Amino acid sequence: MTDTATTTANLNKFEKFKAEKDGLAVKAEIEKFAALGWEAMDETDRDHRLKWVGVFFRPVTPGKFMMRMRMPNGILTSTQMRVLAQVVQRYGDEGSADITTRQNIQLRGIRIGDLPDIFDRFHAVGLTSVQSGMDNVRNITGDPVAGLDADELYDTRELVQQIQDMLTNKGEGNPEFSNLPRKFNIAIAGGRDNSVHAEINDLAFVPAFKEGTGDWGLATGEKSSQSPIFGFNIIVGGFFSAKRCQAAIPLNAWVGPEDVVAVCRAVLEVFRDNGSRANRQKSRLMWLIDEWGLEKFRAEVENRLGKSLLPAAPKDEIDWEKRDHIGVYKQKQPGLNYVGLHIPVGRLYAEDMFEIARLAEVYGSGEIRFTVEQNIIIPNVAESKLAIFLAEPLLERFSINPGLLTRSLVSCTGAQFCNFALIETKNRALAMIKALEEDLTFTHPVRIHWTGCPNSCGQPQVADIGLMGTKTRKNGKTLEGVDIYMGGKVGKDAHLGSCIIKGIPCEDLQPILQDLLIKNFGAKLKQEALVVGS
Ligand code: SRM
Ligand code: SF4
Repeated sequence: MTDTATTTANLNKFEKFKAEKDGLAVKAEIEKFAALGWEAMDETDRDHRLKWVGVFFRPVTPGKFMMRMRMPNGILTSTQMRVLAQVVQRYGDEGSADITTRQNIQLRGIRIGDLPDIFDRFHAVGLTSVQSGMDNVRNITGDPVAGLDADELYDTRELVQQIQDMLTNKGEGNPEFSNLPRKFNIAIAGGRDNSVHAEINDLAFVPAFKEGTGDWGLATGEKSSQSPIFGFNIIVGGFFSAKRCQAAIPLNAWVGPEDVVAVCRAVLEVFRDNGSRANRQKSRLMWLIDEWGLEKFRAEVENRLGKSLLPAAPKDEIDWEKRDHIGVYKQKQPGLNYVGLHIPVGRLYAEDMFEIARLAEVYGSGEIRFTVEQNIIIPNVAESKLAIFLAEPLLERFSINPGLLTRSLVSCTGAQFCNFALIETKNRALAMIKALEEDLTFTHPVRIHWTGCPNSCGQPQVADIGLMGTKTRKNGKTLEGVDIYMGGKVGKDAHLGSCIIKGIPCEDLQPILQDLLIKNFGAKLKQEALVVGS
């Protein structure tokens, strides 16, 4: 235990209820809860422990729960998508789904009485929602074009799956890692463009070559050749919270792919056994690193790993601008393409999901992928089928060529379903982008991210323009407003943006955004463009 952590007396209230009964224990009680109904359930089970199986009580819509899945590397099959569609379909207008900023999907409208049947359906097709909320490791992100991209350095799919299997006991639930001091995010980048936002994860693996000097293979102990060896530099401690936002820092360690799972286990064990369980605002991994210093933290990880870590490679391989994958792209497999569809603010309804499953089967191989920009990729579309695929009616709404602001729009859930929200986000974000695109022309995409509160699920700090919900005052009235962030850089040389203007009422936002877009991103008023061009 650390100095600040943690005697039973100063455990925070979350730690106390976890100590009384482990979150995963609810897995065995689903039938009982279903029979009881949400109103009669123990409140701590309902509001908190159910999150250990991915079921979130929504105070905004009591009785209509959200389910957060796990989608390792953001990949699912058309069969799995159809099951997810069936689940939300039964709730009619109240059923929907959202692709999340962690390459994942959440289902809405879920009734507790249906959970036994839903879990059976998930099980039958290899889906799991286990350990996706509260003090667990979130969905593990990997390169969205892993295995497709001719320029990739490493296909992240297998490693991401192995880490998930280790953490969740192949989706059944793993009490070894179900009581962390706080949430924990892991990402593996496999390409040159950092498509996972490595820097905002508690633990991330970034491609890097080590010069071969003869004694690398940690796991095998084998001598290597002199040629550079592929592996990952490790970065740690990245996180956003209402209290503090911090990019990950280098651990000064490099691992070969064969040691990535063991390193995840070691880091998580160190965090689990030493992270603060007193103050929940200071429980994320970076606080422990601050307290110990990086050297001690690294040494503790090595202790758990049972061997020394090699120093980081002098440079990593992230040297591209970040791609958004929207549009049609050739795969490394000759004659095949992957097609990125823009899903406005990630929102899907049952009929969309059935249709996406059908398109993936008819035109691709049945595989569907999610991106951290809340969009979808359908891989393995043969050249010969491309034209007819692109003429499908669904692509009028889920475009391969959206407007340059629409294209990069990201939004968290906001007030429609989230009780932390200070503002409505998704609908407002769409309306604002539409209005701005009506008035302005653009030469390149501008990444606008909306987030409904300082928890920053919509990652405003990585955006060109980030909008964080707040309450603000105008003419003696309290209004929904935003703090504006700028300067977020993704891909190569990624760094976080910062707040430049505070407390703008949403009703006054459009001209301010217009001004920022013109002054900083080369946007032009359509009227002006007409005059210049005439
Ligand atoms: Fe988040 C809590 C939604 C990505 C930081 N987040 C929540 C809750 C569960 C709060 C709640 O119970 O209502 C939100 C559920 C609302 C709902 O009904 O959908 C919620 N977070 C989301 C999602 C769905 C936003 C989205 O629209 O995509 C994302 C789900 C990811 C997933 O699939 O697991 C989501 N959340 C993030 C990210 C972004 C990321 O991981 O890249 C962050 C910032 C990065 C980080 O965690 O370091 C993030 N969420 C938070 C926090 C602040 C954590 C902290 O240390 O203080 C909270 C609040 C908390 O944990 O106490 C939170
Ligand atoms: Fe909810 Fe706030 Fe996260 Fe948006 S940023 S989903 S409002 S907790």
